[in-house]
Amino acid sequence: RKNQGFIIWLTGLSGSGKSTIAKRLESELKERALLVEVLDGDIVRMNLSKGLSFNREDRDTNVRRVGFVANLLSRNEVPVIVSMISPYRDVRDELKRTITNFIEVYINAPLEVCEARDVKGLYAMARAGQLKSFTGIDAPYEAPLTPDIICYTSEETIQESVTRITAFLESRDYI
Ligand code: GGZ
Repeated sequence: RKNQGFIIWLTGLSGSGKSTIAKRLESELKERALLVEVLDGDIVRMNLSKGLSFNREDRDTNVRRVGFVANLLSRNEVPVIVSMISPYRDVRDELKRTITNFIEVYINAPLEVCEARDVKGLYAMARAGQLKSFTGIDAPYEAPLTPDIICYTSEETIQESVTRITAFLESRDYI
């Protein structure tokens, strides 16, 4: 099974820690001499998904596009780490059903914690009504019901979350 592609799909609220975990996991896999590609929502939205809005239809389009590209890479044995809010369960489940070696990781931090971090000040803007359809404020986040892994980033360190993911990959003989 080694040298097999896989997709680590990180889903969770803005500010839950997805991008940080993605970067740390990328370094750890590279240290093990593995190829890896990271697809991060805010970067994807500047190119592959440029012009898409944050309404449900466009978010679903965004998620499907990234799922498509992630599948192209992983089926050619390139491990992929995806970091996207991907708030809608239906489209995530669609990818889970249709893509092999798709590993759903729920980055679970309470909204209050994400909002208190507010790294980019987006929650404040959303609360002030200056940013519409913001996930967790006036747009939904549908938590995974049966994720493969859950990382409680308000209760554990980034390193603990990353180790939980690498342990899963080892246990399934992906790495
Ligand atoms: C949610 C938004 C929004 C709205 C801008 N809702 O935490 P960030 O800032 O750096 O990353 C978020 C990113 C979300 O893009 P995704 O492609 O991951 O979302 S989705 O999967 O739902 O398509 C956030 C920023 O864009 N951002 N406006 N209204 N996040």
